[in-house]
Amino acid sequence: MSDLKVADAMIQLYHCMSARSFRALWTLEELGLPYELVMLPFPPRQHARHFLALNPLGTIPLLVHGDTRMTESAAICQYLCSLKRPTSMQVEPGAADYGSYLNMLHFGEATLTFPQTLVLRYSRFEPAERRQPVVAEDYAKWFLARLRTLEARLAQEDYLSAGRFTAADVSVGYALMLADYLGLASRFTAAVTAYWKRLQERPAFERALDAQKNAALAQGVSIAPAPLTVPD
Ligand SMILES: N[C@@H](CCC(=O)N[C@@H](CS)C(=O)NCC(=O)O)C(=O)O
Repeated sequence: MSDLKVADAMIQLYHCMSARSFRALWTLEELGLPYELVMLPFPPRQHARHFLALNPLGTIPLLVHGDTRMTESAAICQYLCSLKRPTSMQVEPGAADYGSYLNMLHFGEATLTFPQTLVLRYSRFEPAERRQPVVAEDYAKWFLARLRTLEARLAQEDYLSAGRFTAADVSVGYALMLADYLGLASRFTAAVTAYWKRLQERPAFERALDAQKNAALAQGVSIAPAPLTVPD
């Protein structure tokens, strides 16, 4: 597909309430890009089998834009920013903070969200007889320890990179949102608590919350947040 056609194509985001695809939704709202939001019940592999034809992994997000198909939330944030260049939401190659920006963008998913998936699985998603409170608590502690990486920056700045709000904050912000659903926010340090509050006060964050709720209601999908859903 030519560049022109990609530019003209509508962005479609497949999303479950407050799941990782929220990173993409929040970024779309921050950038003011037009999009179509397709809501799915959670988990799609159980409740929306047709979705497996689009994404055999069954995971969300799925972003469709022209011939482009993406299933990694941090990469999608990076891609969306590139559609809106120049934007303060990304740090350009060659800028002093470029490396730390990319690092934080991927840290949010690879390092902060991963241990939380084990907390989720072994405290909620597994059937009662397979739950493992010790594993869940060990990975909760591991996640909280990893948040220490943010402390030095947050002691001096409101945001994680380049002295301004960027997609790196969206990526890490979603990890904090998930932690909040898991009941871990009360264990954040003061600096992380203040940062998380700052992020939630952003108008685009609030618009993303409204957009997912309105789309779910319009499409007949439950508005229960995915992290609080107990699979059948
Ligand atoms: N690394 C991927 C992970 C995607 C992922 O695992 N998404 C979860 C929701 S937060 C999912 O779809 N889980 C349902 C399943 O695994 O069936 C990303 O950052 O987008």
